[in-house]
Parts: sequence; C-alpha cells; structure tokens
Amino acid sequence: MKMTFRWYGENDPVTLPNIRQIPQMSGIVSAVYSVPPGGVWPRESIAAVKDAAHKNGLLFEVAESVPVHEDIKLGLPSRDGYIETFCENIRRLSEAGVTCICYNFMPVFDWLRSELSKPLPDGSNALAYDNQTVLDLDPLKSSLSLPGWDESYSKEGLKALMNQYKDIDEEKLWGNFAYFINGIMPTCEECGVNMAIHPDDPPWGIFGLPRIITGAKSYARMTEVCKSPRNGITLCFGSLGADPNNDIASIIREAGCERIHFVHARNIKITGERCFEESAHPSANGSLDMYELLKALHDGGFDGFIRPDHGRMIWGEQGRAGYGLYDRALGAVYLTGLWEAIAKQMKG
Ligand SMILES: [Mn+2]
Repeated sequence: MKMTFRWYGENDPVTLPNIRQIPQMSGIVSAVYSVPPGGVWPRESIAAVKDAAHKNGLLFEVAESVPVHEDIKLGLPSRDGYIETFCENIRRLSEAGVTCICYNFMPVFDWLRSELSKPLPDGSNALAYDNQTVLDLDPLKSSLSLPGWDESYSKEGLKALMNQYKDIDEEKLWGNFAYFINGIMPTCEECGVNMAIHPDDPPWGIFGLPRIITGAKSYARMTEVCKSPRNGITLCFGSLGADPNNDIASIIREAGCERIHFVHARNIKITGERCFEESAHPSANGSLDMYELLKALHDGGFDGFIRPDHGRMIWGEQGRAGYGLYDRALGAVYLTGLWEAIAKQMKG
C-alpha cells in the first residue's frame, strides 16, 4: 500500500512541505486544473506538478481526475475526437511517471452534498448529505452552487445539457462507457497506465440523471465490458458506504484486489435514509469498520495507492471543503497504523 495525499496545485492552501511531513507519505495525487474537460494537458503543466512534488521528496504517480467529456458520456459522434484527446493525456501523463488515472463517469454533476460545513458536536465541521434538501433542489432554478457543479455552465447551458440526457438511460450510459473504456484501453496497455473509475457519489440517481457505478453489481459489469486488468476501480469507502446495502468488505473479498488500483479511505456516519455526514476516519466515529476494510485489502494482497479522502475542518482551519490538512493527516496516520498492525498480525 502506498500512502498518498491529494494536492490541488500551487493555489492549494495545503503546501507540499506540509504534506511531506505527514509520516509515511509517499506521493501526491494531483491534476492539471487549468484545462477544461476535453482539452489536452500541456506537457509543461504536467512537468510542473511532477517537479514540485519531487523537490519535496514526493512522487506524482496518480492523476485525479482526468475529466471525461460529456460528449463521450452522451455517445455523440464527436466522442471519437475526445477519446483521442483522452489517449493523448494518458500518453503525456505516463511520460511524466503517472501509472494510475482516477476518473468518473457521472453525467453533468460530480460529487454532491447538501452542506459543506455542517457543525459537528465536537466543534469541527464536515460535508453532509440530506436527501430531502437535495430532492427540493432544482439545479435549473436554484441559485445554490455546490462543489460538484461545473460553474462554467450557464443556466441555459445546463438546461440544454440535462435535456440531452433525457434519452440516456442506464443501459445507454453503460454502452457509452464500454465504448470509451475499450477505446482508450490499447493506449493504457501501451503506456502501462491503470484506469481507476471512481464510484458515483452519492451512489444513486439524482435529478433524473442515470448513474451506473454504484455497487457490487456495477463492478461485476464494468470488469465484464473490458477484461483488461488495467480497467480497474478507485474504491471509495465513503461513496459506496453511503448506501448501507453496499458491503464493501465483501466487494473487496469477492472481486479481489487485482482491479483495485486506488483506494479513497474515509468514514461516514449514516444519519437517516439517504442521509449522512462525513466523520473522522476511525471506525468508532462513523458507520464503516475501517479495520475490516483494510484487512480485506491486506488479505487480497492490495499494493496500490491509497489516500485519506475528505476530512473534517478541525482546529479552526479554513480552506477547501473536505480537503484541509489536519484531519486528512490524522486519517493518513490512522490508516498507516491500522495497516502496520494488520501486517504484523498476519506474519504472526
Ligand atoms: Mn472518493
């Protein structure tokens, strides 16, 4: 297991020297943020991320995320051009030493929460999801803006895009996914890059848009549509765990670790039906048993990348919701400790 930490580039209030001082940190997870979805990432921009990491004793082996253009998800004729662009980004990233690319296949909206700084009893705050609040939202009318919402869409643009999805049901989205993953796989094979799809977050449909990466059945199907082991997953505990029907330890044990290239480890506390808040990482603080999950990964021989996922805001820290330094650093150390204990126990 290689412990990593997400870094949002030079404008991130969390600095690389900060990240370097977290015990056992091997590298950063980052991206080129200045290019809109569907664009080619300049080699200089990729090199800048790599060089900044290396100067601080950190590796840059995981890109998160390389966005998939909506035309690919919609299956439009223009998708072939965007798939070629995606392949070019795979080639450029691999030239810079990246071996794992995290992406998602969620139409229109990325991850979604109803609250970014819900106060918790201990004085910290965290991201939260309340189903009723989200159901009451109309993305086309609401002035509320959430982090998973692409700000570059005008209301009209968003309306037009959501209309395009009217004819795309889950079956069609699966077909478009299969076309995409099989289209890029020869390049992945050639470059030695693993693709790691992130589950939909939350793992259920929202605003009438289809969502397909939601649990054990999705993983069985996505591995079926493209059999290369380089077609793998980002196992995000918090995303999958928001649906209590997802038994994540069983998913790991049944699917094996060959396709798990990247793990997002965080805990959540389920507070009602389709309601949850993001908690501190330890098992006792949330609804997920982190020991069981890491144990399943260890038993499966997992040796990919892992990172603490979202953290709470603690100790008065201000910054990017979910991506402060302190609670994620605590999470990383907790995960490293659990892993050490499991590894030593297994040796007897
Ligand atoms: Mn995640």
